[in-house]
Amino acid sequence: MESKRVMVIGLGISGSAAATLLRKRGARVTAVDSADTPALRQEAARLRGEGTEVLLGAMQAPEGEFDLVVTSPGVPPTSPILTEMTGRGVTVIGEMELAFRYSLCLNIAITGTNGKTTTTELVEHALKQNQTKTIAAGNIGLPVCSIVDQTSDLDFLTLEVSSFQLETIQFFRPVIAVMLNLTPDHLDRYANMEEYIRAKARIFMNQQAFDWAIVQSEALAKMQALGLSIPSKIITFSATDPAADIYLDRGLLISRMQDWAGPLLDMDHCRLRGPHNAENLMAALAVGRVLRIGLSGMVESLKAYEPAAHRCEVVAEIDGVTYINDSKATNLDAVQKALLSVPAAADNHPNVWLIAGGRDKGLGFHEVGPLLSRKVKGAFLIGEAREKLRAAWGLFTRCTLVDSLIQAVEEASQCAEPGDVVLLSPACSSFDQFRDYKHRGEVFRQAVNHLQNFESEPGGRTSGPATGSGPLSETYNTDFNDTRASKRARELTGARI
Ligand code: UMA
Repeated sequence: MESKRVMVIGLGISGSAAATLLRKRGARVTAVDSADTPALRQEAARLRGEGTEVLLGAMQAPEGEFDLVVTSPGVPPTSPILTEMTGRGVTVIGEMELAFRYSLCLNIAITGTNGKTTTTELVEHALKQNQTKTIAAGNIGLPVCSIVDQTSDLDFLTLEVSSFQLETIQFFRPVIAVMLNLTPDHLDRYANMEEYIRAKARIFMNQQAFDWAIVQSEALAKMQALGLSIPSKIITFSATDPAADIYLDRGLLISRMQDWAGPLLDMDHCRLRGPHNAENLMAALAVGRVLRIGLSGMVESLKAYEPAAHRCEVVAEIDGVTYINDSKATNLDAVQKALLSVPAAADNHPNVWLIAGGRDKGLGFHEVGPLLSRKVKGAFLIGEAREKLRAAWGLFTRCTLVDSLIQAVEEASQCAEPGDVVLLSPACSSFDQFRDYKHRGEVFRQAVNHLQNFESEPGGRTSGPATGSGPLSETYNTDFNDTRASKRARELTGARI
């Protein structure tokens, strides 16, 4: 990179880390971002201090010759600057590809529509517990460029990899690549499922015959239907296909692989629940197998793994009602999994008050209808997608449009009876109202905590339907155009609601 002129597009955490790495390696860096916010100005000042030229609010590519463009995952290939630079014939790579070129250890990469973060954490945890040095990075929230300097001390990088990051790889080659599942997501960026699957399947594209692919059977079938092949050695797993190399039978994860046949793990001994988590555990066990980590060591570490926040996380039980934060569920498949993992009511009647909505990612929402009829007593819908959700779900469950997450929690709590579950599982991204899914999950947690505190106050909460009366409603006025309520919401969330 010495003296090469490089343009970095996007100044979120990936672009900033890429610009810093490039400067350290002697490149002349120009960083551009289409937005211009106080946070970006602060970041720009930091980067300028390192010698990077920064252009905020940039709608066009800067003049001059560039040797390379490094782009951020959130910048779509249709972005005007990116198309202009491609048109000028400049090579475009992503932040993850740049990091790969400078990394000094092997890569384990994990992708799939859902379960990426959990599986990445499982693998990181199991490797560390078994004397293997690794760091979890990538889409999980730690840009790979920011830890390149640490890779000389690592055995492996454990990377959560998104389809966006895979679009812009060139030589990126994980020695173990995991494909967890392929269900509709990000259809606001991809024209159709085929395009999305093709982007995801790029995780295997540079693998060699001696590398490993750990693939869900159903995802493998979807890839094969598109004529996509895998060049490396394949281990299949599935919670529903009994012919997979690793499969689920009455709560047991079982292997039929040569030299490794027999029961691996009893789900009852783990803190993770549901068939989707069985698959995440299968993938982690298969990584351990490939790395020749002893089964008992793997099993002990996986049993000790605590589920992370915002994924079907029980945040409270108040008056017999369980509140579950599944803010990470940003597509329909994840919502289905969350609903299936909620224990049924004693009489098997619907017992879930579902809070959903946010920014639509171009997904269809109808498919979940029959499951809603079986499990959901009512849905409180928020955000930009609320009308679209009501149109899709109205036939299957009672839908109520509300103005905010806080209002949704309040109204759901008023409706819920002992044995019910209030589940935040949005089926949408959070960016219309929140910084990210974690922020959304924290707002849910705070709203639930507030209910809890209120319960313990003398006098408590008036029971009955959501009438807009009672101290809780006074604090969280349901009309968010109301100045007092908006102020209170801002105090609670520290952000835009
Ligand atoms: N921007 C432009 N031009 C554009 C679009 C965006 O300049 O056309 C600018 C924005 O103004 C903003 C910056 O680009 O300042 C944001 O870049 P980014 O969206 O790539 O965000 P980062 O902060 O760099 O975070 C990215 C990932 N974000 C996305 O893929 C959208 C993070 O994944 C990831 O954790 C991080 O890199 C570190 O690797 C988040 C995510 O939502 C969690 N991922 C998607 C998902 O999991 O579904 C794929």
